[in-house]
Amino acid sequence: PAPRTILLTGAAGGMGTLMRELLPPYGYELRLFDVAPIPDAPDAIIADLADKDALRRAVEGVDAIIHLAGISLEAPFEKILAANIQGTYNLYEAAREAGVRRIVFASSNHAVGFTPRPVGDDAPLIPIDTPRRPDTYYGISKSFGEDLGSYYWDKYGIESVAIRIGSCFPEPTNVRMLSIWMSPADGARLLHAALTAEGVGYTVVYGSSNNTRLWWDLSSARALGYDPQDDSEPYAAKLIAEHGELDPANPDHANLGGAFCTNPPIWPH
Ligand code: NAI
Ligand code: 15L
Repeated sequence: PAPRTILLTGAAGGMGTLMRELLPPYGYELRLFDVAPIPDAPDAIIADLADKDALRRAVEGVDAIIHLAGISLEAPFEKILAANIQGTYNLYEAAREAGVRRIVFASSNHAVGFTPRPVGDDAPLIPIDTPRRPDTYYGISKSFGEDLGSYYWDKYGIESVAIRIGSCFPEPTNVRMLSIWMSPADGARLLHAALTAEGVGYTVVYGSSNNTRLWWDLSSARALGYDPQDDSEPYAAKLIAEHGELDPANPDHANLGGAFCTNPPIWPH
């Protein structure tokens, strides 16, 4: 049967807020989880990923999990360790104990952030099996989350789709994002595909729209049934007029991870 009741962790965050609007029309009932309060959601479970009892309640009876919760930028290692590494482990363990069969994990382009970006029209797209080259402790935690999914599939038969998300925001706001933007509507399409595709086992995909300036190969995402409908190109002229084209000689522009490789944005909390 198609999954129906979905635990959405990180539901108070930027993507979580977007997905709370965009996923129910696909027929899902969302159970919300976040450490931050969620306005107008009295049934949400407000707890930290460190709280194993809260996680047990959260996973009880769900058909699948979308795991967005965690620190979404660079932070001191100890904070990344608690929220993203220990926290994701706690979630997988709760899922295993409760018999949840599938987890969709919000990985990130920063798991492969030190990979040189394609330069020029003929440069090959970055394949999904490119070696991981994390650009931050944050990127290392996403690399760990991917390995956790691989391990729980091989050891326990729990399926995972790890989505190396580019930039999922309402609009692209810089020139790098022209290549890696995932529109919120395409984000919902990809999550729906990851929840419903048959026999995913352990699958890793890049998460972006069908951008004219795309840097990576979307074929593993398309193999799940994902058919992106959006392209960042209508935003290109304005962003390039404002910021100029990417400069391969600028270290901030040299790699997939952009400035995370040089001067990463820091989690504010
Ligand atoms: P966000 O920072 O807006 O939301 C993350 C949410 O996780 C927040 O509401 C926060 O309260 C919650 N959270 C953090 N630590 C927690 C803990 N210990 N226990 C419970 N909840 C906790 O991030 P955003 O942009 O919504 O991203 C969602 C996920 O997707 C994150 O895992 C992020 O790393 C990943 N991602 C997002 C991208 C994007 O472009 N938005 C790009 C690549 C990956
Ligand atoms: C991420 O992994 C972050 O969570 C998001 O806030 C953006 O910075 C995105 O990557 C990006 O690379 O633009």
